[in-house]
Amino acid sequence: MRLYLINPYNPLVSLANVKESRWNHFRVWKPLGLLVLAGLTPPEWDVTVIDENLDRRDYESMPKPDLVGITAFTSQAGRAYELAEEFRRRGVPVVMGGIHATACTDEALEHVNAVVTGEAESVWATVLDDARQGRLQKTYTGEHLDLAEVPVARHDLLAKGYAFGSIQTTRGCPLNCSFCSVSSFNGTRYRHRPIANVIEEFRSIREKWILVVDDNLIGTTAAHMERAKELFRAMIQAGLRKKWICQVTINMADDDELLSLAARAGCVGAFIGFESPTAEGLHEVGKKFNLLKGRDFRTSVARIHRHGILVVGSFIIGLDSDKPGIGLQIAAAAEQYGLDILNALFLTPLPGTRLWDQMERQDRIAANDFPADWRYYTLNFPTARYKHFSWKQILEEMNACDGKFYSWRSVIRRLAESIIRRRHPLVSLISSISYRNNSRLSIGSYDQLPVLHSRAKPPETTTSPKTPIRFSPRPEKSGVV
Ligand code: B12
Ligand code: SF4
Repeated sequence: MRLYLINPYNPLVSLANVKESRWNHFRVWKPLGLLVLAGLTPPEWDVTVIDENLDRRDYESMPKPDLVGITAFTSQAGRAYELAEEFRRRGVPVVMGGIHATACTDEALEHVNAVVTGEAESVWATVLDDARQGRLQKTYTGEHLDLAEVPVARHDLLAKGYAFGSIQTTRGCPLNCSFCSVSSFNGTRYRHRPIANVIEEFRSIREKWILVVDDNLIGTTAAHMERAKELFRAMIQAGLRKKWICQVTINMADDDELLSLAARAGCVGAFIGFESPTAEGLHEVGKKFNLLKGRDFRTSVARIHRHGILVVGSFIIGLDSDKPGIGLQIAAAAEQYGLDILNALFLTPLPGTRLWDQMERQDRIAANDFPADWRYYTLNFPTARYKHFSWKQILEEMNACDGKFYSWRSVIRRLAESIIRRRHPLVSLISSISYRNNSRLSIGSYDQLPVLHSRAKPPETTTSPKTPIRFSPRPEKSGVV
């Protein structure tokens, strides 16, 4: 039995872009979900994993598979459906899973034979069995299992050519921020894989540089942080010699032992969601966690820096509490906190989030010709109607923000500091140039949105948007902070 697992072409990263600029090489990341799925697949299936962002294929010339599995972030949905229709025309059944198919199951079912919602571990064997017997059900509901059930991902199945390998050690996030899909998809309970499995998987990854994809590698409680320390100790003991970057919350700064172990285990950079430079903004997105203990972000970032770990900070532009000037305000905050890299994104109502529900209720979802408009849901385009900004204004805010933080003068100043402090100067420089280049690419692409631009009117002058699809109910809704 032959199975193709496909990560569809993504408008944000692509082979074409990689060829256009070598900095884009750092934007193509492994579709880890498909590698986990391959790990769950019994040996009688011959599995091929295809990542269209690195490797476009001529499917007609390939052997006909017995089943195709497609994953998709929301921005990839259009291409996912195109692929599904292509294979179904050839008589091949198609099953779709991942974050978009889970949030928009009814929409996906218009294009594929079956949808797996949520995590696949509890249902994938049944899906394969049903496919073999020609009796695929329309939907399969994945549960939040104990993570001992997560197999070692099949890293051997993807070609070389990625800058980073990837691995997952925990799932779930208790914080449930309004704009984020993680708590509704993976649950609010923090679950972690057995440390021995994680070490075994680290060893099977060929790349020296690794993205630890956990939404929060260290968690939010003392027990979570203890487990993180145990993992770092095991990594040190195993002598892995990998360099890795991770996502964490700012509480990483509060524990010197944790920081020291992380650095010794190979941590080079930490991606932290600061989200907003204002208290109103943090309340608005539900990230009150960042306000706890009257935290001084500059001191926290300095503590992380002391261990040679770079800090990437993410901020959102377009909150209802944001006023004109927010772009420069964010750039100034990022400089004041001492961040090495700034990742500013537009407030985007992703399906399945509390923000989506709110904006839909308020008729504020402007890019709403689905599925075509899903390609704009990369967080790099304005897709909603913003309270204090027209689209022209919000694009100007973004340009002002990136223009200030990524001016050559600022990049060189940060580079000089990372050389003096011996904080991975080369990584700092490559990341800065890559982000600088990305923001210039984004600015260039704004002009390609004439249709969307015509919808970019302030709320009071717009007509009601159409909402042609029904979304699946979300399993968990309540905030926990
Ligand atoms: C790693 C990661 C990235 C990486 C790598 C992405 C990649 N190529 O996989 C990077 C940093 C590049 C990235 C970028 C972005 N990301 Co991201 N990312 C993640 C993150 C943290 C982990 C994904 C992961 O690897 N999980 C581990 C694997 C094992 O889990 P999984 O993919 O969910 O797969 C399981 C199931 O979903 C299922 N499954 C998945 N596919 C399939 C297919 C079939 C057939 C079946 C049966 C089952 C199945 O089975 C798997 C095992 O249970 C998630 C958050 C999260 N927890 O999921 C956000 C997340 C996926 N990202 C998100 C976003 C918004 C983005 C960006 C648009 C943001 C930005 N502009 O920076 C970009 C755009 C990327 C793009 N390609 O469009 C959103 C997506 C929401 C949405 N509706 O699309 C998420 C959910 C986070 C959030 N804040 O809500 N991301
Ligand atoms: S802290 Fe917020 S943004 Fe980060 S994963 Fe958890 S819910 Fe999502």
